[in-house]
Amino acid sequence: MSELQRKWWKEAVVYQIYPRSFKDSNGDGIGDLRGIIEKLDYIKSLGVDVVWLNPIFKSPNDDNGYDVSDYCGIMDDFGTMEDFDEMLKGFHERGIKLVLDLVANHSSDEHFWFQESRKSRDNPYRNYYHWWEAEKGTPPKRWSFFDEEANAWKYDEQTDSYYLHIFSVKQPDLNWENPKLRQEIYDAVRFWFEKGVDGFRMDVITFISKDLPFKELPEKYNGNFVQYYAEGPKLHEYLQEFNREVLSKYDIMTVAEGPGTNTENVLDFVDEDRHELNMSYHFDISNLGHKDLAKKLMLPEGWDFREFKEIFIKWDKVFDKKGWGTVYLGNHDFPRMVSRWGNDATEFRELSSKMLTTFLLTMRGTVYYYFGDELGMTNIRFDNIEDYRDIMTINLHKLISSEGGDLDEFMWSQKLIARDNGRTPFQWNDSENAGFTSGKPWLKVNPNYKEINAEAQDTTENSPLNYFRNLIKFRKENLELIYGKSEYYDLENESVFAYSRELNGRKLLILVNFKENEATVNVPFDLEKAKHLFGNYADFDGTLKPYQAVILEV
Ligand code: TEU
Ligand code: CA
Repeated sequence: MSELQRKWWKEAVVYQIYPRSFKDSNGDGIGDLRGIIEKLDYIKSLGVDVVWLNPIFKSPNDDNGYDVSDYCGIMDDFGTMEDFDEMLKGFHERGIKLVLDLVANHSSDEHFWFQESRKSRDNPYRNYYHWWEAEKGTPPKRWSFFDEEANAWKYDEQTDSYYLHIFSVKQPDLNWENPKLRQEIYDAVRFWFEKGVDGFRMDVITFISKDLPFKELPEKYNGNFVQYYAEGPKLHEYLQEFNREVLSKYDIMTVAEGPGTNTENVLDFVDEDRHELNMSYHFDISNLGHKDLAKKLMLPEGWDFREFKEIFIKWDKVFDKKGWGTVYLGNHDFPRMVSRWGNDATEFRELSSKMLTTFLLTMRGTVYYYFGDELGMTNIRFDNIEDYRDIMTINLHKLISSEGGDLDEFMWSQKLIARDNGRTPFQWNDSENAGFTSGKPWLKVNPNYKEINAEAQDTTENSPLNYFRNLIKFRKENLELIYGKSEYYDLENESVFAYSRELNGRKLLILVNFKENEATVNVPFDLEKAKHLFGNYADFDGTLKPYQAVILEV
């Protein structure tokens, strides 16, 4: 392996579990750690190497755990520390590593630090957060994701000051400028590493350094707060300190959630010589097809496939010599992969879901695979705002409504991309509530669980579930798919993503038809002589059938 060093986290398929929606063990309608323990053998049966759990720490759940009130305690809904220890042991016994979710840009307003911080201007915890004293006038405009008025400053009467919250009012931003706060975060992370946890996904870690003392937004960022938030002056200083003091001491993996990262700046985070993080994931793909990103409105004409290809290719090239990339097509912040990038109509659902799985597992980069996508679970597409549980949808609805905006357009867009589409309970079997809970699920179960569920797919040879399992095996046996050099072909093709992966003289060609039409492809290989190794149809005759995906040896 010439320039690239082999690492376990580069070879991993990371399976992401949204614990709230995986398996409820006690009938309260909320997934929990004992539910995960019950399903360890299912997870093992997939062949995945790493599990990433969304936040499981104590939280009042304003944003489903992304508002942490105690970084070293387990959320009451999810169980106890004993449950956690048992779960971690269960993963490790099965050879699976466990990655947790560090939410360190902000905490909950119910965290002890914030409770103290807001008490008085001279409280010892005051500088754990960002405050703006009211006598200085109204603070410069800062945009918030989840605020009903999109305002990131909240006035707090007790000390006649505003606090910063880039997310909801219950998610005040932590002040990384304060070395004490940084040490608190490092201590919490060490606590989990000492227990044996294998890494962290780091929530909006790109936002931790603020542009103190909060200037007016520079002109060039107008309308692009995300970019601005991600370019704080001390960001890399903090990440290097974090690495030096904590991360470098353990054999773990780290992945930044990287809003605001782009192909020009991402190596600053993941170039191994800089000693910051291992990987980062970007938003360029998920941002496709939007008419208005802040309000989450979608274009009626949909997304552009050639743009999709260009983005993947451009990002892949960044890591040719340094760093390491990530690939994903869905997570808890996005809709279901098959609904967004494939076709969830009955006749194409399974085919296109396998097609997307093929794509993900053959691209270069660590694969982040979202639970339920192995079954081809689909968007639920709520008609009523009352069915949504996500603060983002609920507060954007309020915002658009108070501005007199077009709520029909918003509700239509939410059917395509609302986060709750990807958060509905996992579909285990065809019994009531898909076998997720014996109680009332916290979020409605997708009624299609009768047809789409794990139990049925487990025993069906060519189900999406078994396809995923087999392809993971295939990938492990063909290192070309992990470390192989990538080359791209027929860029203009409107239907097919065509690329090869080559290692030590062996070359695999991957052809993926993203459309429901048949398609041909222009590649510099003799397809008649190519050997069909893997695919979602029985064979390949040179023309790609609807949503056909093939792996060929050329
Ligand atoms: O997401 C941060 C983030 O950028 C999202 O708000 C994203 O833009 C949006 O979800 C796209 O639809 C992280 C977490 O992944 C998310 O679940 C949390 O709500 C958020 O941070 C706050 O912690
Ligand atoms: Ca429960």
